[in-house]
Amino acid sequence: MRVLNWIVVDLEKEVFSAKINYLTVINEEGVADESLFPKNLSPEKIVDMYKIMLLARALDAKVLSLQRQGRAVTYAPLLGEEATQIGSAMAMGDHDIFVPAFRQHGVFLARGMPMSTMFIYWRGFEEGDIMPKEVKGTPIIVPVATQLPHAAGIAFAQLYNNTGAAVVVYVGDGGTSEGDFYEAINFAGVWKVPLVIIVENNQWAISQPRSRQTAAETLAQKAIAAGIGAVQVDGNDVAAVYSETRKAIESKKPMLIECITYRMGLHTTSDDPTKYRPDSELEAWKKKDPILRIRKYLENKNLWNEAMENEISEKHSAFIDQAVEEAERFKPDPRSIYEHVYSYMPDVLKEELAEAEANNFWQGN
Ligand SMILES: Cc1ncc(C[n+]2csc(CCOP(=O)(O)OP(=O)(O)O)c2C)c(N)n1
Ligand SMILES: [Mg+2]
Repeated sequence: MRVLNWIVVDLEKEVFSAKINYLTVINEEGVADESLFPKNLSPEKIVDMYKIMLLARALDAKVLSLQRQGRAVTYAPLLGEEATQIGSAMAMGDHDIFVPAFRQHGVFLARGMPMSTMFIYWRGFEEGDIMPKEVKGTPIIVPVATQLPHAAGIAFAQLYNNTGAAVVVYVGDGGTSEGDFYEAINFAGVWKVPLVIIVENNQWAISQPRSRQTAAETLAQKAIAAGIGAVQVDGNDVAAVYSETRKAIESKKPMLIECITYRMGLHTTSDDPTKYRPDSELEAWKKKDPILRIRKYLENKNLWNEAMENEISEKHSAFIDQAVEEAERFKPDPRSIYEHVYSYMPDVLKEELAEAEANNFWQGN
Protein backbone atom coordinates (compact mmCIF):
# COMPACT_ATOMS: atom_id res chain seq x y z
CA MET A 1 0.00 0.00 0.00
CA ARG A 2 1.31 3.46 -0.88
CA VAL A 3 -0.01 6.92 -0.02
CA LEU A 4 -0.07 9.16 -3.12
CA ASN A 5 -1.21 12.79 -2.90
CA TRP A 6 -3.31 11.85 0.07
CA ILE A 7 -5.11 9.14 -1.98
CA VAL A 8 -4.70 5.54 -0.78
CA VAL A 9 -3.83 3.23 -3.70
CA ASP A 10 -4.03 -0.55 -3.13
CA LEU A 11 -1.20 -2.06 -5.20
CA GLU A 12 -1.81 -5.61 -4.06
CA LYS A 13 -4.58 -7.63 -5.54
CA GLU A 14 -5.13 -11.29 -4.66
CA VAL A 15 -4.97 -13.26 -7.91
CA PHE A 16 -5.17 -16.76 -6.49
CA SER A 17 -5.80 -18.65 -3.28
CA ALA A 18 -6.53 -22.29 -2.58
CA LYS A 19 -7.39 -24.75 0.15
CA ILE A 20 -6.95 -28.47 0.53
CA ASN A 21 -9.78 -30.50 2.06
CA TYR A 22 -9.15 -33.63 4.13
CA LEU A 23 -11.70 -36.45 4.26
CA THR A 24 -12.25 -39.14 6.92
CA VAL A 25 -15.45 -41.20 6.81
CA ILE A 26 -14.76 -43.99 9.35
CA ASN A 27 -12.78 -42.92 12.42
CA GLU A 28 -10.25 -44.95 14.42
CA GLU A 29 -13.01 -46.31 16.66
CA GLY A 30 -14.76 -47.74 13.60
CA VAL A 31 -17.58 -45.20 13.70
CA ALA A 32 -18.72 -43.71 10.37
CA ASP A 33 -19.97 -40.21 9.70
CA GLU A 34 -23.10 -41.36 7.85
CA SER A 35 -23.47 -38.00 6.08
CA LEU A 36 -20.13 -38.59 4.35
CA PHE A 37 -20.56 -42.32 3.68
CA PRO A 38 -20.40 -43.02 -0.09
CA LYS A 39 -23.95 -43.72 -1.32
CA ASN A 40 -22.93 -46.43 -3.78
CA LEU A 41 -20.88 -48.40 -1.24
CA SER A 42 -23.19 -51.28 -0.30
CA PRO A 43 -22.69 -53.45 2.83
CA GLU A 44 -21.73 -56.37 0.52
CA LYS A 45 -19.09 -54.27 -1.23
CA ILE A 46 -17.51 -53.03 1.98
CA VAL A 47 -17.35 -56.63 3.31
CA ASP A 48 -15.67 -57.62 0.01
CA MET A 49 -13.17 -54.80 0.46
CA TYR A 50 -12.37 -56.00 3.97
CA LYS A 51 -11.83 -59.57 2.69
CA ILE A 52 -9.42 -58.37 -0.01
CA MET A 53 -7.57 -56.26 2.59
CA LEU A 54 -7.16 -59.40 4.71
CA LEU A 55 -6.02 -61.38 1.67
CA ALA A 56 -3.46 -58.67 0.81
CA ARG A 57 -2.08 -58.74 4.35
CA ALA A 58 -1.85 -62.54 4.37
CA LEU A 59 -0.16 -62.51 0.95
CA ASP A 60 2.33 -59.91 2.21
CA ALA A 61 3.31 -62.09 5.19
CA LYS A 62 3.68 -65.13 2.91
CA VAL A 63 5.99 -63.44 0.39
CA LEU A 64 8.15 -62.07 3.21
CA SER A 65 8.49 -65.55 4.66
CA LEU A 66 9.29 -67.07 1.23
CA GLN A 67 11.91 -64.37 0.64
CA ARG A 68 13.59 -65.20 3.96
CA GLN A 69 13.68 -68.88 2.89
CA GLY A 70 15.32 -67.96 -0.43
CA ARG A 71 12.15 -68.81 -2.38
CA ALA A 72 11.35 -65.22 -3.49
CA VAL A 73 13.37 -62.25 -4.73
CA THR A 74 13.43 -58.72 -3.24
CA TYR A 75 9.95 -57.75 -2.10
CA ALA A 76 8.35 -54.40 -1.15
CA PRO A 77 5.74 -55.07 1.58
CA LEU A 78 2.41 -53.23 1.58
CA LEU A 79 1.72 -53.69 5.32
CA GLY A 80 -0.37 -50.73 6.56
CA GLU A 81 -1.32 -49.48 3.08
CA GLU A 82 -4.23 -51.87 2.44
CA ALA A 83 -7.00 -49.23 2.68
CA THR A 84 -5.30 -46.84 0.23
CA GLN A 85 -4.72 -49.61 -2.31
CA ILE A 86 -7.95 -51.57 -2.05
CA GLY A 87 -10.24 -48.56 -1.53
CA SER A 88 -8.94 -46.91 -4.71
CA ALA A 89 -8.85 -50.12 -6.78
CA MET A 90 -12.42 -51.05 -5.83
CA ALA A 91 -13.58 -47.61 -6.97
CA MET A 92 -12.49 -48.36 -10.54
CA GLY A 93 -14.92 -49.67 -13.15
CA ASP A 94 -14.03 -52.79 -15.16
CA HIS A 95 -12.93 -50.68 -18.13
CA ASP A 96 -10.73 -48.27 -16.11
CA ILE A 97 -6.97 -48.79 -16.27
CA PHE A 98 -4.46 -48.79 -13.41
CA VAL A 99 -0.77 -47.94 -13.54
CA PRO A 100 1.13 -49.16 -10.46
CA ALA A 101 4.58 -48.46 -9.05
CA PHE A 102 6.16 -51.41 -7.20
CA ARG A 103 4.25 -51.75 -3.90
CA GLN A 104 0.65 -51.99 -5.15
CA HIS A 105 0.06 -55.73 -4.70
CA GLY A 106 -3.31 -54.98 -3.10
CA VAL A 107 -4.39 -53.17 -6.27
CA PHE A 108 -3.42 -56.18 -8.40
CA LEU A 109 -5.45 -58.48 -6.12
CA ALA A 110 -8.52 -56.22 -6.15
CA ARG A 111 -8.34 -56.06 -9.96
CA GLY A 112 -8.33 -59.87 -10.21
CA MET A 113 -4.69 -60.62 -11.06
CA PRO A 114 -4.17 -64.39 -10.64
CA MET A 115 -2.17 -64.87 -7.45
CA SER A 116 0.01 -67.66 -8.88
CA THR A 117 1.18 -65.21 -11.58
CA MET A 118 2.18 -62.75 -8.86
CA PHE A 119 4.25 -65.44 -7.15
CA ILE A 120 5.94 -66.25 -10.48
CA TYR A 121 7.09 -62.61 -10.57
CA TRP A 122 8.43 -62.87 -7.01
CA ARG A 123 10.36 -65.97 -8.05
CA GLY A 124 12.20 -63.58 -10.36
CA PHE A 125 10.52 -64.38 -13.68
CA GLU A 126 9.19 -61.65 -15.95
CA GLU A 127 6.43 -64.04 -17.07
CA GLY A 128 4.82 -63.15 -13.73
CA ASP A 129 4.49 -59.53 -14.83
CA ILE A 130 2.29 -60.39 -17.80
CA MET A 131 -1.29 -59.81 -16.82
CA PRO A 132 -4.52 -60.99 -18.37
CA LYS A 133 -6.14 -58.30 -20.55
CA GLU A 134 -9.22 -58.01 -18.32
CA VAL A 135 -7.09 -56.94 -15.31
CA LYS A 136 -6.48 -53.68 -17.25
CA GLY A 137 -3.17 -52.59 -15.78
CA THR A 138 0.45 -52.00 -16.72
CA PRO A 139 3.35 -54.05 -15.30
CA ILE A 140 5.16 -53.28 -12.02
CA ILE A 141 7.35 -50.19 -12.46
CA VAL A 142 10.43 -49.79 -10.25
CA PRO A 143 12.17 -46.61 -11.59
CA VAL A 144 10.52 -44.07 -9.29
CA ALA A 145 7.81 -41.89 -10.90
CA THR A 146 8.51 -43.00 -14.49
CA GLN A 147 5.01 -44.51 -14.61
CA LEU A 148 3.44 -41.04 -14.40
CA PRO A 149 4.15 -39.65 -17.91
CA HIS A 150 3.06 -43.04 -19.31
CA ALA A 151 -0.16 -42.87 -17.31
CA ALA A 152 -0.84 -39.32 -18.51
CA GLY A 153 -0.32 -40.53 -22.09
CA ILE A 154 -2.63 -43.52 -21.58
CA ALA A 155 -5.25 -41.14 -20.14
CA PHE A 156 -4.84 -38.86 -23.19
CA ALA A 157 -5.48 -41.88 -25.42
CA GLN A 158 -8.76 -42.58 -23.56
CA LEU A 159 -9.87 -39.02 -24.23
CA TYR A 160 -8.70 -39.05 -27.85
CA ASN A 161 -10.41 -42.38 -28.58
CA ASN A 162 -13.44 -41.48 -26.47
CA THR A 163 -13.35 -44.78 -24.56
CA GLY A 164 -14.93 -43.36 -21.40
CA ALA A 165 -12.24 -45.06 -19.30
CA ALA A 166 -10.22 -43.31 -16.60
CA VAL A 167 -6.61 -44.07 -15.62
CA VAL A 168 -5.59 -44.45 -11.97
CA VAL A 169 -1.85 -44.10 -11.35
CA TYR A 170 0.01 -44.73 -8.10
CA VAL A 171 3.07 -42.86 -6.80
CA GLY A 172 4.76 -42.61 -3.41
CA ASP A 173 5.53 -39.47 -1.40
CA GLY A 174 9.13 -39.74 -2.62
CA GLY A 175 7.99 -39.97 -6.22
CA THR A 176 6.35 -36.54 -6.01
CA SER A 177 9.82 -34.94 -5.91
CA GLU A 178 10.74 -36.32 -9.34
CA GLY A 179 10.62 -34.34 -12.58
CA ASP A 180 8.40 -37.00 -14.14
CA PHE A 181 5.73 -36.22 -11.55
CA TYR A 182 5.63 -32.50 -12.43
CA GLU A 183 5.65 -33.17 -16.17
CA ALA A 184 2.78 -35.63 -15.87
CA ILE A 185 0.52 -33.38 -13.76
CA ASN A 186 1.29 -30.45 -16.05
CA PHE A 187 0.30 -32.48 -19.12
CA ALA A 188 -2.82 -33.78 -17.35
CA GLY A 189 -3.90 -30.23 -16.51
CA VAL A 190 -3.32 -28.77 -19.97
CA TRP A 191 -5.12 -31.60 -21.80
CA LYS A 192 -7.72 -32.24 -19.08
CA VAL A 193 -7.19 -35.97 -19.29
CA PRO A 194 -9.15 -38.47 -17.13
CA LEU A 195 -6.22 -39.21 -14.82
CA VAL A 196 -6.50 -39.91 -11.09
CA ILE A 197 -3.16 -39.68 -9.30
CA ILE A 198 -3.11 -41.61 -6.05
CA VAL A 199 -0.22 -40.32 -3.95
CA GLU A 200 0.38 -43.14 -1.49
CA ASN A 201 1.99 -40.98 1.19
CA ASN A 202 3.36 -43.64 3.54
CA GLN A 203 5.62 -41.07 5.26
CA TRP A 204 8.91 -42.60 4.08
CA ALA A 205 10.95 -42.95 0.89
CA ILE A 206 13.32 -45.69 2.04
CA SER A 207 15.06 -43.85 4.94
CA GLN A 208 14.01 -40.33 3.86
CA PRO A 209 11.12 -39.04 6.00
CA ARG A 210 8.25 -36.99 4.61
CA SER A 211 9.64 -33.92 6.42
CA ARG A 212 12.77 -34.06 4.23
CA GLN A 213 10.87 -34.71 1.01
CA THR A 214 9.51 -31.19 0.49
CA ALA A 215 8.91 -27.97 2.40
CA ALA A 216 5.38 -27.84 0.97
CA GLU A 217 2.79 -28.32 3.70
CA THR A 218 0.89 -30.95 1.71
CA LEU A 219 1.82 -33.04 -1.30
CA ALA A 220 -1.69 -32.48 -2.65
CA GLN A 221 -1.13 -28.76 -3.19
CA LYS A 222 1.45 -29.46 -5.89
CA ALA A 223 -1.47 -30.34 -8.18
CA ILE A 224 -2.98 -26.88 -7.76
CA ALA A 225 -0.01 -25.30 -9.56
CA ALA A 226 -0.76 -27.63 -12.48
CA GLY A 227 -4.39 -26.50 -12.52
CA ILE A 228 -5.82 -29.83 -11.44
CA GLY A 229 -8.02 -30.79 -8.50
CA ALA A 230 -6.45 -31.89 -5.23
CA VAL A 231 -7.63 -33.43 -1.98
CA GLN A 232 -6.16 -35.22 1.03
CA VAL A 233 -7.82 -38.30 2.49
CA ASP A 234 -7.25 -40.47 5.50
CA GLY A 235 -5.44 -43.26 3.65
CA ASN A 236 -6.18 -45.75 6.44
CA ASP A 237 -9.93 -45.29 5.93
CA VAL A 238 -11.07 -47.46 3.05
CA ALA A 239 -14.41 -45.63 2.73
CA ALA A 240 -12.74 -42.20 2.40
CA VAL A 241 -10.28 -43.46 -0.23
CA TYR A 242 -13.08 -45.18 -2.14
CA SER A 243 -15.30 -42.10 -2.00
CA GLU A 244 -12.76 -39.61 -3.38
CA THR A 245 -11.43 -42.01 -6.03
CA ARG A 246 -14.94 -42.78 -7.29
CA LYS A 247 -15.78 -39.08 -7.45
CA ALA A 248 -12.58 -38.33 -9.36
CA ILE A 249 -13.17 -41.18 -11.84
CA GLU A 250 -16.75 -40.05 -12.47
CA SER A 251 -15.67 -36.43 -13.01
CA LYS A 252 -13.52 -37.51 -16.02
CA LYS A 253 -11.12 -34.72 -15.03
CA PRO A 254 -7.56 -34.93 -13.70
CA MET A 255 -7.37 -35.16 -9.92
CA LEU A 256 -4.70 -35.80 -7.32
CA ILE A 257 -5.65 -37.66 -4.14
CA GLU A 258 -3.03 -37.63 -1.37
CA CYS A 259 -3.70 -40.62 0.84
CA ILE A 260 -2.17 -40.21 4.29
CA THR A 261 -1.05 -43.66 5.35
CA TYR A 262 1.97 -45.38 6.85
CA ARG A 263 4.50 -47.98 5.77
CA MET A 264 4.30 -50.26 8.80
CA GLY A 265 6.91 -52.65 7.44
CA LEU A 266 10.22 -52.56 5.61
CA HIS A 267 10.92 -50.52 2.49
CA THR A 268 11.95 -53.80 0.88
CA THR A 269 13.40 -57.06 2.11
CA SER A 270 16.87 -55.50 1.80
CA ASP A 271 16.01 -52.70 4.25
CA ASP A 272 16.14 -52.45 8.05
CA PRO A 273 13.98 -49.53 9.27
CA THR A 274 15.11 -49.95 12.90
CA LYS A 275 18.31 -48.19 11.75
CA TYR A 276 16.50 -44.91 11.03
CA ARG A 277 12.90 -44.97 12.26
CA PRO A 278 11.88 -44.39 15.89
CA ASP A 279 9.85 -47.28 17.40
CA SER A 280 7.44 -44.77 18.96
CA GLU A 281 6.36 -43.62 15.48
CA LEU A 282 5.49 -47.15 14.41
CA GLU A 283 3.64 -47.80 17.67
CA ALA A 284 1.51 -44.67 17.17
CA TRP A 285 0.57 -45.72 13.64
CA LYS A 286 -0.27 -49.29 14.69
CA LYS A 287 -3.25 -47.79 16.54
CA LYS A 288 -4.47 -46.43 13.20
CA ASP A 289 -4.18 -49.84 11.46
CA PRO A 290 -6.57 -49.74 8.47
CA ILE A 291 -7.65 -53.35 8.96
CA LEU A 292 -8.55 -52.95 12.66
CA ARG A 293 -10.62 -49.89 11.85
CA ILE A 294 -12.77 -51.49 9.18
CA ARG A 295 -13.18 -54.64 11.27
CA LYS A 296 -14.53 -52.53 14.16
CA TYR A 297 -16.90 -50.77 11.76
CA LEU A 298 -18.23 -54.07 10.33
CA GLU A 299 -18.65 -55.60 13.79
CA ASN A 300 -20.54 -52.53 15.01
CA LYS A 301 -22.89 -52.97 12.04
CA ASN A 302 -23.27 -56.73 12.67
CA LEU A 303 -21.74 -57.43 9.26
CA TRP A 304 -18.78 -59.39 10.66
CA ASN A 305 -17.88 -61.65 13.60
CA GLU A 306 -15.15 -63.88 15.02
CA ALA A 307 -16.42 -67.04 13.27
CA MET A 308 -16.36 -65.28 9.87
CA GLU A 309 -12.85 -64.01 10.59
CA ASN A 310 -11.59 -67.54 11.37
CA GLU A 311 -13.28 -69.03 8.35
CA ILE A 312 -11.85 -66.47 5.91
CA SER A 313 -8.41 -66.72 7.43
CA GLU A 314 -8.32 -70.51 6.80
CA LYS A 315 -9.71 -70.07 3.31
CA HIS A 316 -7.09 -67.43 2.47
CA SER A 317 -4.14 -69.47 3.69
CA ALA A 318 -5.24 -72.51 1.66
CA PHE A 319 -5.74 -70.27 -1.40
CA ILE A 320 -2.30 -68.69 -0.99
CA ASP A 321 -0.56 -72.05 -0.47
CA GLN A 322 -2.14 -73.36 -3.66
CA ALA A 323 -0.96 -70.30 -5.61
CA VAL A 324 2.59 -70.79 -4.30
CA GLU A 325 2.54 -74.47 -5.31
CA GLU A 326 1.38 -73.53 -8.80
CA ALA A 327 4.06 -70.83 -9.13
CA GLU A 328 6.79 -73.19 -7.93
CA ARG A 329 5.85 -75.65 -10.69
CA PHE A 330 6.41 -72.94 -13.31
CA LYS A 331 9.43 -73.48 -15.56
CA PRO A 332 10.52 -70.55 -17.71
CA ASP A 333 11.47 -71.12 -21.33
CA PRO A 334 15.19 -70.19 -21.57
CA ARG A 335 14.56 -68.98 -25.15
CA SER A 336 12.69 -65.99 -23.73
CA ILE A 337 16.03 -64.48 -22.64
CA TYR A 338 16.87 -64.04 -26.31
CA GLU A 339 13.42 -63.33 -27.67
CA HIS A 340 12.56 -60.18 -25.77
CA VAL A 341 15.78 -58.16 -26.04
CA TYR A 342 14.79 -56.44 -29.30
CA SER A 343 11.58 -56.35 -31.33
CA TYR A 344 13.38 -58.67 -33.78
CA MET A 345 16.31 -61.03 -33.12
CA PRO A 346 19.60 -59.68 -34.53
CA ASP A 347 22.14 -62.13 -35.99
CA VAL A 348 24.44 -61.91 -33.00
CA LEU A 349 21.65 -63.12 -30.69
CA LYS A 350 20.57 -65.78 -33.19
CA GLU A 351 24.12 -67.19 -33.06
CA GLU A 352 24.15 -67.14 -29.25
CA LEU A 353 20.76 -68.86 -29.12
CA ALA A 354 21.91 -71.56 -31.57
CA GLU A 355 24.99 -72.20 -29.44
CA ALA A 356 22.93 -72.34 -26.24
CA GLU A 357 20.46 -74.77 -27.86
CA ALA A 358 23.32 -76.95 -29.13
CA ASN A 359 24.56 -77.15 -25.53
CA ASN A 360 21.05 -77.79 -24.21
CA PHE A 361 21.23 -74.41 -22.43
CA TRP A 362 23.51 -73.90 -19.48
CA GLN A 363 21.87 -75.44 -16.41
CA GLY A 364 24.24 -74.09 -13.78
CA ASN A 365 26.51 -76.22 -11.59
C1 LIG B 1 14.61 -43.05 -10.43
C2 LIG B 1 14.90 -43.87 -9.22
N1 LIG B 1 15.68 -43.37 -8.24
C3 LIG B 1 15.93 -44.09 -7.13
C4 LIG B 1 15.42 -45.36 -7.00
C5 LIG B 1 15.67 -46.17 -5.73
N2 LIG B 1 14.41 -46.18 -4.96
C6 LIG B 1 13.57 -47.22 -5.02
S1 LIG B 1 12.19 -46.96 -4.10
C7 LIG B 1 12.74 -45.46 -3.60
C8 LIG B 1 11.92 -44.62 -2.65
C9 LIG B 1 10.54 -44.40 -3.13
O1 LIG B 1 9.79 -43.77 -2.13
P1 LIG B 1 8.29 -43.43 -2.36
O2 LIG B 1 8.10 -42.79 -3.67
O3 LIG B 1 7.80 -42.71 -1.16
O4 LIG B 1 7.59 -44.88 -2.47
P2 LIG B 1 7.52 -46.03 -1.34
O5 LIG B 1 8.77 -46.85 -1.49
O6 LIG B 1 7.41 -45.40 -0.02
O7 LIG B 1 6.30 -46.83 -1.70
C10 LIG B 1 13.98 -45.17 -4.15
C11 LIG B 1 14.73 -43.92 -3.90
C12 LIG B 1 14.63 -45.87 -8.06
N3 LIG B 1 14.06 -47.08 -7.99
N4 LIG B 1 14.38 -45.11 -9.14
MG1 LIG C 1 6.85 -43.45 0.52
